[in-house]
Amino acid sequence: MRHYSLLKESTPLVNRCGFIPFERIDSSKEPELISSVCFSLFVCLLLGVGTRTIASAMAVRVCRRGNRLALHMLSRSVSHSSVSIETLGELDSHTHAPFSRSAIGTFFQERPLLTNPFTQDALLRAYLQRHLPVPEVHGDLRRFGERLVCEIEALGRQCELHPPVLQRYDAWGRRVDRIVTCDAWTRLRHVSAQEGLVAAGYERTYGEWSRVYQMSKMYLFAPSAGLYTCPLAMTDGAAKVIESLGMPAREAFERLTSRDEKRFWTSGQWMTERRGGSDVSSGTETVARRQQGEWFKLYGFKWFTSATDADMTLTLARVTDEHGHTTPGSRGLSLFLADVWDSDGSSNGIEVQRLKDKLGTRQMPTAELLLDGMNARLLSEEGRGVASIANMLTVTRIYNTVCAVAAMRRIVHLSREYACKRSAFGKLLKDHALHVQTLSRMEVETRAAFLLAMEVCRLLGREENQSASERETLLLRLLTPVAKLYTAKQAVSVVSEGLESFGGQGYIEDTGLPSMLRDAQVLSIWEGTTNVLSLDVLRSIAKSSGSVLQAFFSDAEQERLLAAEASPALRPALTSLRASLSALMHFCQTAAASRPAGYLELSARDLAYSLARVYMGALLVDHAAWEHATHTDVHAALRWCDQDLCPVVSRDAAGCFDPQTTAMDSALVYDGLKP
Ligand code: UCC
Repeated sequence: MRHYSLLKESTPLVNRCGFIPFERIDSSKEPELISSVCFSLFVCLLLGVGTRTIASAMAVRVCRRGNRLALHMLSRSVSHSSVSIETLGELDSHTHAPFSRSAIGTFFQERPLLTNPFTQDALLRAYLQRHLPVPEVHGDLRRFGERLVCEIEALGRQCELHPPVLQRYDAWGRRVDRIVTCDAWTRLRHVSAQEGLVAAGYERTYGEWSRVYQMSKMYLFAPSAGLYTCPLAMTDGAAKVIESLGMPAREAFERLTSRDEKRFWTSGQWMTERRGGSDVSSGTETVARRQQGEWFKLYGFKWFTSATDADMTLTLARVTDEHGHTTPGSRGLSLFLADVWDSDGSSNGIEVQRLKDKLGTRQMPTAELLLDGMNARLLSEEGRGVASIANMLTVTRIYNTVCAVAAMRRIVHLSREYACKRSAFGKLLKDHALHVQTLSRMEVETRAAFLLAMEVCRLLGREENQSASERETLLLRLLTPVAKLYTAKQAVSVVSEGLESFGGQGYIEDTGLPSMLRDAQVLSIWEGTTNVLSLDVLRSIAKSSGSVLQAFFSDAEQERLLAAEASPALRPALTSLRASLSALMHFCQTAAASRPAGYLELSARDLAYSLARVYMGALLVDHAAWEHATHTDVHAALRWCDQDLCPVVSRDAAGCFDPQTTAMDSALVYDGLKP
């Protein structure tokens, strides 16, 4: 440690020193001395030292320590993470007590660093190597990974720090209802267009693998994107609806799928009204009054509209007859497309009541809207609104799945990076077996979720490329809600565990970590809650008369497990999966045939979980049986299959779905509730 007298050696101080002692400072002169230190630093900078030194000087802190002034060089360069000044402690030990007064000690916590999320992701790269070994794709994702680190990550953080605000009036008192978002949000819109984040799904450059390519990019983008994935999900969903209805709105479709940032449009999906977001059929009060031809005026109140700064939206409403009457239920709902803004820049008959104050997803505007004569075009057949918007739900649920896995991957990425730097109890966290065991469990969850997400994207791509078999189409229908509901729960749990791996720092806002947990929490709520989606699984089974389950069992057995027969290392996993598949099949056969009414509904959640766990296991085994798979892949498959893969069967055996258990559950829940 060097000691410098400020007056004698002020110049080298900027480059080299960490501490300046002053004897017997007259406290009344202290402000002067502090300014003279600052002044000396300033003089040094003016003397023409390079930008690197200037950066160092910017990271110097002057403070009072007893009767001394201390000068801490906190970092060598702003562009590097903080550098602790090891030798300061030595000085402290023989001059005065450590941490006295305003001194903050010598140790500064290293922060986890984000590095290229593509090159860091062994499973993503292996998956693409196996299924889409196109150098152009790998090159694009590698480049995009760099862009994420260097540019996009900071934009996402800006969006968190500068949430949208509602400007209700202009300066002259005119009602404007403008949702003002930050510049970073606009930049993310441009980036999304430039990178073709929606377009790639419709250009179909890679045929049936186009969705896998697009969603790999989305998966990399999501954790850095400040929730811009939300408008992209609805934009993609709207494009899908328009395409599946035979292009009734070609210009809108072209804008939604454009790579030109000036032409690019985003879409909303306004389904939720005050009576509720799940029970859309009876909750929708919005009415549509016919104008001319396909044009209507809409009147209603939309209670949650996400990313409300969109250019257009799809929404549901009930067409009124000549007496003003509407048809109740699902059959009365029709699908409409509306521009949010009129050509003169005024809103299209929309009043923004207020922006929502949310637990997470604060980066993006969510609003309550009064529709007071919004001009809209009928897009679906009258009365086919729910069935028509179902395509949008499929897409947004797949986005939800991909974003859930992305959140898991990001926290694992940061946690493992941190474990290489953070020392406790005498060694790095990565050398504590129990800590690594926890991280490895997070990794196994993430891998299982990733393979399921990619499988759903693959199936969607095959369906859109007209190359899906009937079995694959059925599987897509079944696995979409299964993947959404299960990965959302995994994301909340893995991200929460990940925060814990940072200790107290995981709970500190300006680390950026807490927002990951807040944002993960929405994944199990919007686009269908866990129970609503469990019932959607039952809907898909009933609507296909069980064919979706046949597709599930035959695909798992014939496509996934058979491929792994030749691998002795995978045998324990195969044994467990076979037993689970057989028990699950038996449950499904008997549940439908011989159980009392209400039984299936009560088992719906556990059934969905079982389908998810078994299929994830089958995909892990299938991946681990690939000729270029690693020991790590085998280990992940074995660990996954260790657990109870079939909770619906074990809970059934425990009597959880029996009618008397329902009564007991109710008694338990309401125990002690006073009337
Ligand atoms: O809007 C929201 C937030 C937006 C933010 C988006 C960002 C997302 C991701 C970002 C990632 C970061 S949240 C609100 C979202 N709302 C929902 O998800 C609604 C939840 N409720 C349901 O899903 C319900 O189950 C309903 C609305 C679908 C149930 O309605 P019904 O009328 O009771 O359903 P029905 O009568 O059973 O079905 C009507 C028709 C049937 O077709 P047809 O008439 O041909 O027999 C069904 O087969 O719709 C068909 N259908 C489906 N088809 C229903 N669900 C589906 C489906 N999932 N797939 C295909």
